[in-house]
Order: sequence, then C-alpha cells, then structure tokens
Amino acid sequence: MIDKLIEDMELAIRSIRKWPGKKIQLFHHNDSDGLCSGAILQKAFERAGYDVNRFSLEKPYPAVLKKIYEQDGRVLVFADFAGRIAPMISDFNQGRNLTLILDHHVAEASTDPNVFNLDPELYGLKGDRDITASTTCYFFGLAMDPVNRDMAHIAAIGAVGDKFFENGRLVSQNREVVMEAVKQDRIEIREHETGEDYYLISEGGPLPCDQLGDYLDTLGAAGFYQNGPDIGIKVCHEGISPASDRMVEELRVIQIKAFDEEIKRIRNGGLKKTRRIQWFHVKNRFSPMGVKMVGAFCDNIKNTDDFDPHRYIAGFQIIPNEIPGFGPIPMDEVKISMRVSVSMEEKIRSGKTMALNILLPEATARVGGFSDACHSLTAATTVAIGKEVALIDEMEKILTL
Ligand SMILES: [Mn+2]
Repeated sequence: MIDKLIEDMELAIRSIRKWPGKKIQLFHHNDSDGLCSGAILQKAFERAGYDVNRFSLEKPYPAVLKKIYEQDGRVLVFADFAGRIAPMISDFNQGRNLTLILDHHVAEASTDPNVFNLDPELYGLKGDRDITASTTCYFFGLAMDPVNRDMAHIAAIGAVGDKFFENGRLVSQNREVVMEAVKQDRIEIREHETGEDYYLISEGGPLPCDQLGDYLDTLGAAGFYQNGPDIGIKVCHEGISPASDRMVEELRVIQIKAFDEEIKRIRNGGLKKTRRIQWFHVKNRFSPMGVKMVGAFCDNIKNTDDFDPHRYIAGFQIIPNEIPGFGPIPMDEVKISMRVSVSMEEKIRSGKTMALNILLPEATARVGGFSDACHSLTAATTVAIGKEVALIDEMEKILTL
C-alpha cells in the first residue's frame, strides 16, 4: 500500500509543478514530529525552487482554516494534522486552492479533487505504529527529488519523538528511515534488553533522540508564542546551539513554576468533581506558553495523590485570540485535555471503561465544539468559552447511558 501512497504523492507533486506560481504556504503541527515534518518539507520545497511561507499551528482550528481559505489560487500544505478533517477542508476549498495533507492521524478521504489527502492511514498503514508525519514527509521529499534522502535523520527524530514503538523498536516505514540514517552515519542504534535507543550523531557527540524529541516538544509547545517553533526548525536542520539550549532552559523554568502554582490551586479547592469526572480550569495562567501545556500538565499529575484514580481527568485552558504569523484571530474558545490514571488506562484497554476518543468527541459535538485527533487514552478538543460545564454534563450523560 506504500507504493500506492508514493504514486499519489507523485501525482500531487506533478499538480504542484503545473500550478501557477512558485509559492507554498506550509502549516505544520508544533510537537517534535510536526516540527520535523515542517523542517523536511520546507527544505524539500526550497530545494525545488519554491518560496515557502511556514506557519506552526497547535491545531487547524476552523477559525484558522476559514482565514486560510479566504485565499484563492494558492498551494497549501498541512503536515501532522488535518487528515481527519479532509472533508471539512474540501468544503472550505471548493477547488480553489491546491491543498496537500501529509498527516498520519486517523483520516477521512477528501471530497475535492484539488485536496490531496496523502495520509498513510488511508493507504492501509497505521499512523500510530508504522509511519509518523515526519516519515510521510520524508517519503514525499524523496518523491520530489532523491537529494532529500539526506533528511532521513530528521524523519527519525520525529518518529522517536512521537513514541510509537513495537517491543521498544521503530517498525515498518519508521524503521526504514532510521536504517537509512544509520547508513548515512547520522543515527546510531544501541540495543538494550527491552528494545533500542536511537542517538543522533552530532558535533558535540551522540545525542539521545528521545531527549531531542522532548527538547523540540518544549520549543514548539511551551515556546509556541515566543518563536519556539522557528528555533525548533533550526535545531532540526543544524542541531542544538547555545541559543536553543538557553531558550529550552528558560521555558522549562517557566513551565515548572506555572505547574507548581496550578497544583497549589488544585489542592486549595481548584478541583471540581462530578460522578465520573474531576476537572479544573487554568484559564490563561499558563500564558505565554501554548495550549498544549494543559495536556502536558495532565500528564504530569494524572497519577498523583491529588487526583482520584477512578475518575476521568479534564483540564481546560483558554486559547489566545492570536496565532503567531496570523495576527489576531477571534477564537473565543477553550481547549479541553483529558487523561486517566494508570488503573483506568487498564480498564479502557480491556474495554471495561469508555475510551476518551469515544467519550470526548461525542460530548464535544453535542455542545457544538471541534475535534480533530483524539486517542483512546489521551484526547483534546475545543469548545466555546462558557460551554465548559455543559461539556462535562454531556460527558456524564454519555457515561450513564
Ligand atoms: Mn505526529
């Protein structure tokens, strides 16, 4: 099925070459996989003589898509998101712009011939096992020009960053790119009892790819409103620098302080409980960090004594009415992130408790919110400010059915 995907990539590339103009607008996710995807595509297009205008996004919110699709006659590329909302993008596009989606989340087919959904999930591959967005973008780059083979190590960093392993090892297409990077002496694999560790070979010595993934996540997510994604893209191409180290260090300090203060609030009555859910609202107290932080915060606290291990955990964070590179965008929305304790994870896996990717999107739809990518044990959507309690109520209703 990878052959059919590559064939369709070649088709999309021919369409880009035929499209008038030499400009690309590139939108990519702000986690490590998304940054690696953006880095690969930017360079691949620039090598082919295109002018690339690159934007990092936390999510392809409808308000953002609406603004993007006010344009006509453009080439628009989405990486590491949008696979599932190809029908919505098709409705926005109406054949007016050439749109490419290079994602690896669960996908739906496009309904507009000018929207190419090149998400490997539509080609029988598993995005949460075989192939990340970075690897998808690498194959796309190769289809453009074999010279892009020298970016295999960037794809490998994204693959490690997304943490989809089988028996502690990258598999399928992700494995193929990492082995290519090994062949090029850019990545070194070290075996241990439970799997493999991957190291980027760099001037300062070998760098563990999992740590580099966390480093990029911090730049992209905590640093989202402070140019972090741009620094992250630079790190993908040129490696870490004293300037990037300093920024990551500063962001980590901001993050620890904000998280510590939020835990104090939660202990002092900031946690609300309904029958099956415990929830809190950080408002804009995580500012200037991006809204991925409420999810990161949930990950940090989900197994601590401050939370009931038998209730779902939900955190809300207000989405700023501004997106770097876009200027003001009226969002008036909150993001909700959900997680569960380790014991509830077990119950979800064995089917005894409802999975988050069933519960949250259903409740979100009922209050008119927006969902794109949800997983069974981690999920996030957005709803209008003021709909928080209604959303929690809807989830309780779904859970009592
Ligand atoms: Mn990804």
